This record gives sequence, C-alpha cells and structure tokens, in this order.
Amino acid sequence: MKRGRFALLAGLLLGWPAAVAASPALPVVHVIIHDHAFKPRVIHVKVGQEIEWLNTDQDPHTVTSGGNNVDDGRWKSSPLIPDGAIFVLRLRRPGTYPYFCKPHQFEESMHGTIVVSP
Ligand SMILES: [Cu+2]
Repeated sequence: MKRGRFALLAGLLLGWPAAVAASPALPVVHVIIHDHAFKPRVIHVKVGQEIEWLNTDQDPHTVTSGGNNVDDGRWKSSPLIPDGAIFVLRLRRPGTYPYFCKPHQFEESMHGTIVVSP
C-alpha cells in the first residue's frame, strides 16, 4: 500500500514538468543546424513561442542576432552550440529578426530569419 502510494506520488512529480511543457497552445519550432546551414532558413513564430536550434554538425555554431554580420544585441547571443546541443529562444516583440552564426558569418547558409507575429 505504502509502495503504491509512493509510486503515484513519484508519477505526479515526474509528470508535472511534462504536463507543463505539453500544455502551451504553441508548439516548439525546430531549426536544425546541419552541414553549416540553418534549416529552415526562415521561420515564422508567434510572440513567446519557443524556438529550438539543434546542432547536428561536429562544428560548433552560434545563433547571433543581427544582419550584415553585426551582433545587434537583440538577444543574448548563444554561446558556441556544440554537436548535439540546443539553443532555446523566445522573442517577445513582433518583428523580423535576422541572425547568423558568428564563426561562419561569411557562409551564406549560416544566416537565418525569424519572423515574429503578434
Ligand atoms: Cu556556424
């Protein structure tokens, strides 16, 4: 009896974060970094919607805010994202946000755009 009760409690505790993560109306938007490219290059999200970049390259990359290879500081630039790691971002204001990878800023495929709508 005691054991059953513990199992239920553990289930609730373990289930709680998952329930919170699953409940938002807006799904996570995924960007894959592969072969030195952001895929897809352009994404459309709503204010507050979570964006996740997953690096599948052996080379580390960044998600740095700005156009023309200049960090405009709109968000705290990601650190170098190693192979298999993710960077998570939520933007709070509508607009069009260009971004790029700092180490590979001269590669066309290492630029992306986030379009945020209300
Ligand atoms: Cu890169």
